[in-house]
Amino acid sequence: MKKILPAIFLLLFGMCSTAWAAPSINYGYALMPDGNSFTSPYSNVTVETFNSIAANVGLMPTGYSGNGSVVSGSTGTHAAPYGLNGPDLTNYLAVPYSGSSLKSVTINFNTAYNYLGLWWGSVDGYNAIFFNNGSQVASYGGSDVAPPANGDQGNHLTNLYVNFLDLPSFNQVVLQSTSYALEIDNLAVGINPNHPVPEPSTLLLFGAGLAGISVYKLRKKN
Ligand SMILES: [Ca+2]
Ligand SMILES: [Ca+2]
Repeated sequence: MKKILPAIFLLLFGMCSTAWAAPSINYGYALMPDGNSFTSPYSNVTVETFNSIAANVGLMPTGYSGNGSVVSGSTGTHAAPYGLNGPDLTNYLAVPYSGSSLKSVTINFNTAYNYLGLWWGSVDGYNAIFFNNGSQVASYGGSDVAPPANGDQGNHLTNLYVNFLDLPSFNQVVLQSTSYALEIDNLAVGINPNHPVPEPSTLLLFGAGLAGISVYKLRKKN
């Protein structure tokens, strides 16, 4: 039993520690019903499609603030994200919108998350995402996630769904672009969508079961 107890402890610790995995990025996606648009591949997340937000010129709805706009189509200052076979035909978010000195949009969440997913269109080297929780906890530039980050509007290398996993807990995201533009759609947030944490009761039962087996084996041996 002396040798088995540490083993049980290590196993339980290993199961629990999946909740504290290092931050990582992947490019998995699911398709929206239109068969073209990229969205989060995870089921237990909340997705903002921007479709129910009116395409208000330069005016951000409640919950968002800054110099951006929900838009559709492509103009000289913003290009619809490119999907499997063509551009996004729905509303999406473009930052910045006008030429003011403010080049970012801030999104405040009423709870904390450690996952963010977004369909990032025409990724540019001057695009950046900041994750905050009182202070900044993580940040990524366009070149970090989609080199060459040259803003190509029809290339899958620069139009992809990006999943940021196992981030430090954040309740605010700042989307910044020092030039035109940062375009995103189907913004998703969640907590450990890639590895739901086992219920404590499940762990206890599992541990108790292992301990029982160990005792049984020990008695048999003796
Ligand atoms: Ca949309
Ligand atoms: Ca862009």
